[in-house]
Amino acid sequence: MSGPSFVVHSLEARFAAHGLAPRGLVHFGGQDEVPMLADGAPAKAALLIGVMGGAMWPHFERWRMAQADHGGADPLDRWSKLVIDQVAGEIEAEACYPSDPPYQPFQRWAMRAEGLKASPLGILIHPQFGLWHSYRGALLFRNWDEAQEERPVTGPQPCETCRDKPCLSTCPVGAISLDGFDVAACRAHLASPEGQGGCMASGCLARNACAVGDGHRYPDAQLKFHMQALTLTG
Ligand code: B12
Ligand code: SF4
Ligand code: SF4
Repeated sequence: MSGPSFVVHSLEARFAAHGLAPRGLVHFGGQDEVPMLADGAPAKAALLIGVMGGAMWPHFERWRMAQADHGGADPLDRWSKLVIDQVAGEIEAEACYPSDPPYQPFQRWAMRAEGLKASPLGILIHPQFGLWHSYRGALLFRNWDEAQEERPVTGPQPCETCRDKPCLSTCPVGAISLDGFDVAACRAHLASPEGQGGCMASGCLARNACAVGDGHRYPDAQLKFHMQALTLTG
């Protein structure tokens, strides 16, 4: 199995062909809860793979439209696994996914790997991409090259200097607060006629209210896709 330092740079073009990006490395040790590999050995490192802005959407849509079942019940998860599993096999890494239980702490990993912090919405904010980024999987490695440093993104944390915090005052049902995200209130609103014409049509109004990374906002079709996923119970 290769260590991360041998593969990270070579993977950039590989994932870019699908609109995805290697986002940062986490080295496990000490007090960490370490993810296990299939044979029960602890992983030494994880490389996060994710979405930056709307780059992924046309690739995913092209694939989905070419499937007889349009990708099935969880098309984005299925597509992500096709792409990331294939790369994992090529470099003898193992893949894990954010939506697969037991949930791995992708956001905690991302805070370390990229130096990101949580916004009041619960979503991590990126200095350049704002709230328009997410994670599609991680490659787990058995070995770790000690010379390979974690290289967090350094940059200003936008929420710290955002005086008005419009993300906290825009939700029509007050589902977003510093105390957490009221999922039931959000889902009830999404099911209402107002919600169908508002958030369901144009994306979460609270997320849209943030101006950081505006040029990287997801395309409308992608926003609708994610909103539909949010209406599912469970
Ligand atoms: C369960 C879950 C949800 C639940 C939240 C239920 C709840 N109240 O906790 C629901 C379905 C409501 C949800 C909604 C959304 N989610 Co969500 N969710 C997850 C999931 C699958 C598991 C979270 C978890 O338990 N992790 C396990 C713990 C151990 O990991 P952790 O990193 O230590 O935990 C952190 C989070 O739990 C976070 N947190 C706590 N409360 C909340 C609430 C919200 C809304 C979020 C986003 C995070 C969050 O704080 C912890 C410390 O950092 C993660 C993927 C993952 N594996 O983490 C995605 C994830 C957190 N979600 C994500 C996103 C983008 C969303 C949505 C925006 C998606 C959408 N459809 O639009 C919405 C947010 C709605 C909004 N108004 O902004 C992204 C966040 C990316 C980022 N930039 O940070 C993740 C990482 C998935 C991904 N593929 O990238 N989500
Ligand atoms: S509106 Fe301000 S506080 Fe809210 S997520 Fe954006 S930068 Fe952060
Ligand atoms: S989707 Fe709409 S109802 Fe839900 S949190 Fe965002 S603004 Fe509020």
